[in-house]
Amino acid sequence: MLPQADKNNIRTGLQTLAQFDSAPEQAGTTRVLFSDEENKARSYIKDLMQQTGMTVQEDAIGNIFGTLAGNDPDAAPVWSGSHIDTVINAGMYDGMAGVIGAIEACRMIRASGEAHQRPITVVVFASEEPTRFGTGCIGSRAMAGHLSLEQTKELYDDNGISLYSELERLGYTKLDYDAVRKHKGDVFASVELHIEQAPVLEQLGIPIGLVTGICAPTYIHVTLKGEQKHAGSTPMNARHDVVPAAADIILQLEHLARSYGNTHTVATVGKIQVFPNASNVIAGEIRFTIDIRDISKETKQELTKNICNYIQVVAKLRHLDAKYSVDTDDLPHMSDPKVLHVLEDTCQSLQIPYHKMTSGAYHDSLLVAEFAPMAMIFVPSKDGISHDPAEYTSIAEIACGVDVLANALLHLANMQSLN
Ligand code: HGY
Ligand code: MN
Ligand code: MN
Repeated sequence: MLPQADKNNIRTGLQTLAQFDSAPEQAGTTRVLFSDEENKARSYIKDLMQQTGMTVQEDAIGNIFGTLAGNDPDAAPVWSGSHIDTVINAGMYDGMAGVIGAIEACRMIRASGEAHQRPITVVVFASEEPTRFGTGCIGSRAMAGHLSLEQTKELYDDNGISLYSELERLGYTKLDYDAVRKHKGDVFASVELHIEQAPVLEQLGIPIGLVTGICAPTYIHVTLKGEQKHAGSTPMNARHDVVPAAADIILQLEHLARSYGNTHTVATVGKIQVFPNASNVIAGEIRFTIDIRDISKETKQELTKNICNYIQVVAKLRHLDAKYSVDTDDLPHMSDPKVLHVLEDTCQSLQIPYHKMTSGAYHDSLLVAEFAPMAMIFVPSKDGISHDPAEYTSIAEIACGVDVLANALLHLANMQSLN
């Protein structure tokens, strides 16, 4: 077994990353893809990788790779990684714990002098959060072959800037976009360390979660157009008001999701934009994003179909123009049983209790599963809070996850095959 993770390295890494914040006047941390602050965070992580004896590369979509050489440079690498971009007013652990944790795991392995055949690569996936460009897992999505360079020209942020123009501005378009694509066999196995973002581990008093499957998202971007009118002089029977129409759709979405009565079928509308957004004007346009998750592909498809039908019914009844696009319609994925088995063995060898569980949140590992055997390690989230400044996991809890990660990566890096 390896010496334990260095808590100071983990604390320093997380605290340094938290300083790269585009909205320091607000609570929490906001750091979206290719913002000045995220670019500074990228540089910090690349320096940290180099200090840890890794060779550092970036690909044409902005994924960062730090590789610890193994004895067999031609062997398919073992991966571990996560993301450093955040939601708005985020905490300091979602994604970052997995990146700092993976770098610390590599430092532990290198310092131990233990031999490993396979290279071990830490991956910082570009833009796991949909915050800036409206779709999540941009870097891992491109690796899985679901985001072409052409499609990056159609992804825009709220300021009308396209992902492609950002890639061009930062020089990524000079790199070979075809080389982003990963195929089965390119990666031996992938293990992501992540905070749980729910209260299960804390309630059970168990320090480690082993993820058996990851729920997948479907995003539906909806625009309703009605008639912008004066709020005072327009009688109720003369209105084509998009706001109550959206409210009707959002309530129906909640009703449909609740009707399945299970933990993993969930639906949310967290982003709404009303135009012109004035208290004494009947809004002429409303845009909102529907976020549906499930571990069952069939249920997610059924819920998506039903709410899209409902949007059309409401628009017809209220004489509104409705446009919607079903984007990011991902497939749920189960973890690879053999990688999971290595994680279980590692926990047992370290005598660390663990709990097998599903992830309601999605992660880059969801897309990695399309080309590599993957599994995930969870560490507890205080009160289950995440995507909020109050998000908290203790350094000791993260260090426990890093101990499991480091020993599992070393074991995987010395396996000829997973069978
Ligand atoms: O939304 C999610 O599940 C992830 O945190 N992006
Ligand atoms: Mn997140
Ligand atoms: Mn995350």
